[in-house]
Amino acid sequence: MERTLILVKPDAMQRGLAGEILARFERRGLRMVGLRLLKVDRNMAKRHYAEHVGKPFFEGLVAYITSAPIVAAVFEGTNAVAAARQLMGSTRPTEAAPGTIRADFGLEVGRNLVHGSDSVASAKREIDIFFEGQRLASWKRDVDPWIFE
Ligand code: DAT
Ligand code: MG
Repeated sequence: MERTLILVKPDAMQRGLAGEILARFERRGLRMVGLRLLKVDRNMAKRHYAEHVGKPFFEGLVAYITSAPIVAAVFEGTNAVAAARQLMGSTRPTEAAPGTIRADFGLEVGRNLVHGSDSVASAKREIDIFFEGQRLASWKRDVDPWIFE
């Protein structure tokens, strides 16, 4: 079973889309094992977006991600990383496939509503940042045999 870190970003929070966005991952069959509401500070933003430090859009990215509370969630399931990225759509909302979160709700790359880990290794690193020292839920749902073979 893979795990992935999902963030409902500040624009989605301001627009009241947290429930809608989390619901899409739930409906896909992914199992929620972690959930937090928090405000990201500059340090945390730099850790999370370490690969983008120094890029021209970095300061704007930090200002955006620290501008309002976010929801951080961990979802678990078969191929959770790829499944979540597929639900989110491409980084640029106008290049994302219709039916994805970014295409359905967004227009601009700097307001793309949602984050999802891009690999299993990134997921582990990012879960450690957002759920540091916290135990994730370990549980099975009655429906799991109808989702996981
Ligand atoms: P993703 O969020 O799809 O994993 P990423 O890791 O390449 O994309 O970039 C992280 C975030 O940074 C992305 O969600 C939006 C922002 N970003 C990326 N490239 C950008 C660009 N060229 N201009 C402005 N913002 C950008
Ligand atoms: Mg990324």
